[in-house]
Amino acid sequence: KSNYNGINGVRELEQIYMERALELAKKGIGYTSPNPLVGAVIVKDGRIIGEGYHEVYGGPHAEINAFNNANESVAGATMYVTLEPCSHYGKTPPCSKAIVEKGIGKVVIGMIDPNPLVAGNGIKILEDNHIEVVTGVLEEELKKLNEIFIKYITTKKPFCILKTAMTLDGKIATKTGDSMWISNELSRKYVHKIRHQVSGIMVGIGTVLKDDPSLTTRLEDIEGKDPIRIIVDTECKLPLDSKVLNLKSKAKTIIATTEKAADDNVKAVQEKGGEVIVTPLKDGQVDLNYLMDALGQQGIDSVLIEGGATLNYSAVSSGVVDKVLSFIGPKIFGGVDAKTPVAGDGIALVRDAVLLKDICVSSFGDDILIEGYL
Ligand code: AOF
Ligand code: ZN
Repeated sequence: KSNYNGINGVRELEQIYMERALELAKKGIGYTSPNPLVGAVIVKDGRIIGEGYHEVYGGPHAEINAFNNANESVAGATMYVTLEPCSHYGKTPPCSKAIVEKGIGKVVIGMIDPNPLVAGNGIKILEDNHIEVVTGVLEEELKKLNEIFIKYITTKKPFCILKTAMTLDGKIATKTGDSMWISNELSRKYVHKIRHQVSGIMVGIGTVLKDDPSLTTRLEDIEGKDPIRIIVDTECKLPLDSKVLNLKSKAKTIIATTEKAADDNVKAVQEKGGEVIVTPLKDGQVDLNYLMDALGQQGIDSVLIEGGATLNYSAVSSGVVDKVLSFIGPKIFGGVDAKTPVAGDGIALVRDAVLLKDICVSSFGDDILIEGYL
């Protein structure tokens, strides 16, 4: 629900300040999970007098940082904030109360807080205290920015992104299994940015056996945060010398397995520091819905699935995937036996296809990226 219907000039100005708040919010990417990305700008007499954003999980909220950075009295000023100010006593006292106490005259809000603890209560506190409230400015962009937070706070399940990279003829490797590289350097850099954003990265045991990936984040400009590595491994056959068990990272490695695993194998990976989650069997494999619930309970708000084809099919067909990123490199491999991004059993009829919506197409050099939601 939005009461946003500002007229011409006012509307444009509100959007400009909210764009600044959005820009600030983005600075928190990678560090606020499972909390939202939030930015705030305080404006008085047509000048920005304070700015802030939510910098780190557990730290002060954006609004408070904006107050602390203000270089003059904020009484009577307007605050632009990307997310409805909170109304609850969490790690910090409620921001809406602070806004009232500081004498802010008007609050322009991007989106309502989907957190059931807040969800409109912050606005109510402001309005009850005679502060003018406008909502819904840049709402669509802000909902996209916080798509992980929205899913996680309302379902306690991680927002799941399936990433694939294939050739123009739909292959993820040649017939001999050679796959480095399908997508170009720009595309791969972008994927590392996403690794920095998400809490977990998931691959199947087949990918570990074939590629021995490190699953860490490698960025040039910033250090980057490693996601928790999650290996889906029905029989717990993860080699003890694999990089995911040996390569140093602040993030732990979780092995998701089933009753099919030999006790000795489970013990061995645990001794190497791996954390084991045993799920019920689903079609003879790890139950991904159960696994996602278990990950959500650990505070993991987002998971990037990076294959291979068997895990990708299980993920798509079990309904855990929220978003797909499909990179296409302009190369042709051919080969009946060359693998494709999604294998498994497959469906019989076109009408049963998994459909994507809200498609967005972009390019990275000569590569194409197709994004869509399930
Ligand atoms: C943030 N940063 O800038 C705003 C948030 O864990 P707590 O106690 O810090 O509270 C987190 C909740 O506060 C979060 O789920 C959201 O509903 C609200 N607003 N949170 O982490 C912020 N404005
Ligand atoms: Zn707050």
